[in-house]
Amino acid sequence: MTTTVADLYPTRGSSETVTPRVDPVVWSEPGAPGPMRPSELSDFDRDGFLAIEELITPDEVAVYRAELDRLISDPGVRADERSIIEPKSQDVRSVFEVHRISEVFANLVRDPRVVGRARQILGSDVYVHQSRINVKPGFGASGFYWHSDFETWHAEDGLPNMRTVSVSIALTENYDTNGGLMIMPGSHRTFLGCAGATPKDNYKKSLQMQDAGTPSDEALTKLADAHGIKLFTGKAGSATWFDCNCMHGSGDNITPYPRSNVFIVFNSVENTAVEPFAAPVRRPEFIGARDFTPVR
Ligand SMILES: O=C(O)CCC(=O)C(=O)O
Ligand SMILES: [Fe+2]
Repeated sequence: MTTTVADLYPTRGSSETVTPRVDPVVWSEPGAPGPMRPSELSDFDRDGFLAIEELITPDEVAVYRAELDRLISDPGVRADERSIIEPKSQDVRSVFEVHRISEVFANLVRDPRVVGRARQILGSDVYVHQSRINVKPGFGASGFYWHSDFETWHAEDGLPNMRTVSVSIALTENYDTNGGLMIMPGSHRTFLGCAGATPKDNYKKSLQMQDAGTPSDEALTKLADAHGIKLFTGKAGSATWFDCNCMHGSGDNITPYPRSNVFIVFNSVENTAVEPFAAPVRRPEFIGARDFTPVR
């Protein structure tokens, strides 16, 4: 693989490696205008995440929920390559690029409460690297094993620096039982390079179950011992902002209650994707965008 951009975060080699983060977490100057207070930005910097109790109102939640239901019951959407199906139940697990499939979700991305926070954290204009709904229906939806998103986005999509942030917005209540997001606070400061080369069609399998890019039990134990594990709960309309290098995951949902969250990944326009750092081919654009048009 030839790339002119330095690889600051080696991964997918013969052994697991630990590299300290060299990038800032909050990229804007102190006092930069936006919806986040200075104390919220410093909490985000320290923990790697920030929970918002009510990012969108109950009335707005109803609109997004209805749109989610419309999407997952539309046979065309279900058959689209951007929909990922649960292997066991054959339910829709994820729908990618929802901001392109749906005008309703496109509006959510443009909402100043959403994109404004992303700009403030990343200190620049931003574009959407990825968007997805993780439906997590009740009665057996499978979880997402521990991972750092940046590890994948660096290895497989070619994002050079840690200048990317995600927001997970709850469209159903996230209880402590229905497969909510878990993050190890402070883990965003350490980059865990994973062992093992990336297979050519890795993304197809990894969207159903993660394999390459998976940390070892030993590394996860060390990180959890050092940082602890925080579970995010909240009403529909609540949100969690989290840094691209947080160690995070979620368990299965065996309750009757769906845990359906929309995830939007914003990347800085100053950190656009190059060639993958540790994969033979780029992933499809519905998973890792190559259109770097800023959100307006
Ligand atoms: O939906 C979840 O619980 C976690 C999803 C996640 O980590 C991801 O989509 O990268
Ligand atoms: Fe993730």
